Amino acid sequence: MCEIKIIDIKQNILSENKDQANIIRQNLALKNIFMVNVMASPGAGKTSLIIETIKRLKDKLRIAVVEGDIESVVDSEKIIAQGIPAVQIRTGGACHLDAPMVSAAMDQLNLDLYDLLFIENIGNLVCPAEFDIGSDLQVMLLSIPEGDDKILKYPLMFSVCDVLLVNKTDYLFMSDFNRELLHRRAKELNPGIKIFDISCKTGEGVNDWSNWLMKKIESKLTSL
Ligand SMILES: Nc1nc2c(ncn2[C@@H]2O[C@H](COP(=O)(O)OP(=O)(O)OP(=O)(O)O)[C@@H](O)[C@H]2O)c(=O)[nH]1
Ligand SMILES: [Mg+2]
Repeated sequence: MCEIKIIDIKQNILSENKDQANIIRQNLALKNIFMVNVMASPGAGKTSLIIETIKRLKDKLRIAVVEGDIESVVDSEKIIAQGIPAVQIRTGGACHLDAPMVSAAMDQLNLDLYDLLFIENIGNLVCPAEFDIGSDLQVMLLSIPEGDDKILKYPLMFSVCDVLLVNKTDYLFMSDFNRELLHRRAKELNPGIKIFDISCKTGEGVNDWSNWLMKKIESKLTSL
């Protein structure tokens, strides 16, 4: 009887990706850099969050940003307008960033010059959750207009993130979004999750998030 040979593509891709992510992690430790992977749906406020955080931390830390998009350089232009270097990854169709893409982007930066590296992942609540890119912190944003039920539909994203930022709280007054229910479900699914309610428009909660992030960065960099 002939033997069936199986090539499990997804398994292979994910394990090769994990190896590359571990190399990135080692490199970041060597260079004393803290990496934040920002994930969310299109338009949830990833670039706005990165910019608002940059404004609060740029006097304390040397920051660079890697922007992931299928097309365009518009987000990189917004980052550069803040006086912060940006590298744009254009995936040309891929709906997530993986470790080799991030590694290639990091090769474009002089890593001796930075303490904090933001990665803006592709707008998508599915695939980015599956790919380790070597980050120290996995952040996801959920914006109020998307609805409080997204945790039921995209549970993996809410399980792999360390921090949930509930953005656009300025829209709450015209929405039926149930924040308490979302917080409860998030803690049930992912007991270690840290949650901040924020608005990149009004600034609500952004100082608390930025101060918390600063403490996380200090504790990594002083332990190295
Ligand atoms: N009202 C309000 N608007 C916001 C807030 N945060 C972001 N926005 C707006 O939402 C829109 C999308 O914000 P971005 O920061 O570009 O979102 P993004 O997730 O980076 O989008 P993509 O990169 O295209 O996936 C912009 O018009 C922002 O000004 C907020 O807290 N409140
Ligand atoms: Mg963006």
